[in-house]
Amino acid sequence: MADQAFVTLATNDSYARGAMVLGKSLRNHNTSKKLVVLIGPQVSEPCKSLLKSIYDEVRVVDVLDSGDTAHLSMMKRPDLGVTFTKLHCWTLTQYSKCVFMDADTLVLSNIDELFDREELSAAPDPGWPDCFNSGVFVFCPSMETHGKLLQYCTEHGSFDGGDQGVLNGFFSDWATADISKHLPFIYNLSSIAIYTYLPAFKQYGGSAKVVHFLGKTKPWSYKYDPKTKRVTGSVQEADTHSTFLLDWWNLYSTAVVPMMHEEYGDQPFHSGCEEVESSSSHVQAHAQAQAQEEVAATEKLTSDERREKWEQGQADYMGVDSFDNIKKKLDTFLKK
Ligand SMILES: *[C@@H]1O[C@H](CO)[C@@H](O)[C@H](O)[C@H]1NC(C)=O
Ligand SMILES: *[C@@H]1O[C@H](CO)[C@@H](O)[C@H](O)[C@H]1NC(C)=O
Ligand SMILES: *[C@@H]1O[C@H](CO)[C@@H](O)[C@H](O)[C@H]1NC(C)=O
Ligand SMILES: [Mn+2]
Repeated sequence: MADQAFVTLATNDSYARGAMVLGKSLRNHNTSKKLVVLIGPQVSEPCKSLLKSIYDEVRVVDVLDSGDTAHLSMMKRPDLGVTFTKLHCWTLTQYSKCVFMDADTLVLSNIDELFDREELSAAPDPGWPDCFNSGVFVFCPSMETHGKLLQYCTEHGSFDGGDQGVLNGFFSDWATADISKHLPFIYNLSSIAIYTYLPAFKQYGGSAKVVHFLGKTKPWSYKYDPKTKRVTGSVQEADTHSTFLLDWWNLYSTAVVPMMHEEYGDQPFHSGCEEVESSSSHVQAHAQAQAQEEVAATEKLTSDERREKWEQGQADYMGVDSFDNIKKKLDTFLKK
C-alpha cells in the first residue's frame, strides 16, 4: 500500500550502515510497504546516495535548522536532540500509518501484518515490561500528535533521557488500556533477551521476526571475516555465538558492500597499502605485490561479471573484492 511505510532514522554514518542492512532485510522479505529513512545532517553524501538506492524516500531532518516549534523545543531541551529528530517521524503525513524501526534492528521475516495494529503498538521492554520498547512501534503520522509530543517533551522531558522515556510518558496508557497494542514476543526479541531469557528464546526463538540489537555495542562496531564468516573483535563470548549478529554481517557483506562497490568501486582498491608495517616488511611487500597482481587480474572482470559472482556468493575475497580492501575504501567514505 502506497500510503503505509516503514520508517527508520540514521543520525550519522554508523547508524546509516544499520539502516542499509535493515532496509535490505525488509526488501528481502518482500515488503509491500514504502521504505523511508530520516537522516541527520551529519550523514555523508555517499551514504545518503546508497540509502537512496535502498529506500523509497530519504528525508534530511535538521531540527536545528527548522526554525519552528521543534527548534524552539530543542532550544529548551538540548539534551533531547536525537529524540526530537526521531519524533519528526510523526510529520510524515503523506502516509496514513507507519511502523518505526530503529536502525539497530533486523527483520527475519515479512512483518507487514504489523500494519493491522493501531497507534501506539509496541513490544514490552525486556528490562521493564510495563514500558514498551521504542525500537519498533506502529504510529499514525499527524501534525497534531507531533505538536503534542513536542510540547510533552518540552514540559516533562524524558525519564530515561531518550525517546523511549518520552514516548512511554506520552502514550502512558499503553501498559493497561488495550492489550492488542502489545506486540507479541516475536517482535520483542532482543539480542539481550536471547541470553537473559534463554528458556523463552528456546520456545519462541524459532519464530523470531525482528531482532533488536540493544546495548552499547552495535553490530557495525564488530569486525567480520568474510572468509571464515565469523564475527571478531572485542566481543563477549555470548555475542560470538549469536547467529543474529552473523545474520546482520552476512547481509551487510553480501548485499550492502557490493552496492557500495558498484557505486564507488571502479577505481582499484590498493590505495591503502602504504600502511604496511616495517617489521616483516619484506614478506609483506611480497604479499602485497602478489595481491596487486591478483587485483590487476581481477580488474579485467567487468563490473557486471563481478556483480554476478557476488550474487552467486563467489566473491573474490583475495583480489578486487577483498573485504579488507573494500572496507578501507568504505572507511574513506563512511566517517567513523
Ligand atoms: C551516532 O548516533 C548515535 C545516536 O543516534 C550515537 O549514539 C552515536 O554515538 C553516534 N556515533 C557517532 C560515531 O557519532
Ligand atoms: C520474494 O519474492 C521473490 C520473487 O517474487 C521470490 O522469489 C522470493 O522467494 C520471495 N522471498 C521471500 C522471503 O518470500
Ligand atoms: C517480551 O520479552 C520479555 C523478555 O525479553 C518477556 O518477559 C515478555 O513476556 C515478552 N512479552 C511478550 C508479550 O511476549
Ligand atoms: Mn535501538
